[in-house]
Amino acid sequence: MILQKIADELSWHQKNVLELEKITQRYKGLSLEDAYEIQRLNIEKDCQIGDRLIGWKMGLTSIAKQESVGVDQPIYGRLLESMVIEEPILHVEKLIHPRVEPEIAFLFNKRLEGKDITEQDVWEATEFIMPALEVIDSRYKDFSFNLIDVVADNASSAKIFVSKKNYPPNQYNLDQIEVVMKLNGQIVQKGNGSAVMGNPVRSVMKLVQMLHNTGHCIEPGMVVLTGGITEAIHVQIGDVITVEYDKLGTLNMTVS
Ligand code: 0L1
Ligand code: MG
Repeated sequence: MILQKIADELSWHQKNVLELEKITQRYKGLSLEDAYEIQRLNIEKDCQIGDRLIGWKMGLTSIAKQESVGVDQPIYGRLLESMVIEEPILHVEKLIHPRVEPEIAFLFNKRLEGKDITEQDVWEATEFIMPALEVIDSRYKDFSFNLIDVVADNASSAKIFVSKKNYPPNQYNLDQIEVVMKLNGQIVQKGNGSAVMGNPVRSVMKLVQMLHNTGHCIEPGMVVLTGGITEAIHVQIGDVITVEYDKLGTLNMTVS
């Protein structure tokens, strides 16, 4: 009952584009399990009114990000069809304080499940990898939260822009992919794939293990965002974001 009430509160603020105070300030004793249940309740409600679960995202996959939030573990969130941006234009009127970060996305053509998942299992189930931009938008005031808050808020998920160009799996050293992010022509972030748990493929393995603990899995056709390669940057109307992904090409996005 209380979890549904908190889920409704978060959902109301998201839909009305209003930030809120951390839920852990007002609701004491919430567990991580409760937070994932709040996340699930809201996604299920969206799916009941026409949306669709298309995959998962991993968040807080770099040490830098974990330290900035004061946690020592990654988290996962749920991706909905309505989050996908088809054209490289980010409309921000329904977002509170969006930030953008470069990621590597995986598309799967086989089910992946179980706690004993291996790297080879992941590659065998991967149809393509793609460079991607994730737009995160915490519903919390000043992007300030702890582990429980952010999990309940679906790991700050907002929008996803994935390259139309696909790359075959297992032909690139993803830990060595150098990423350069520009904002209005100026370099603002640099990083490489090793920032994501040593290699983005490990992020997928970790996701499968975490999903196993909650009775979920990666289904064929699902996409997975593996985690930010650099810090996320604030964006505002008029900005142009360009991210070079080394051998995986370049993505551009305009904020309007
Ligand atoms: O995708 C991410 O790593 C973000 C997870 C949530 C933390 C944040 O909003 O910065
Ligand atoms: Mg992310």
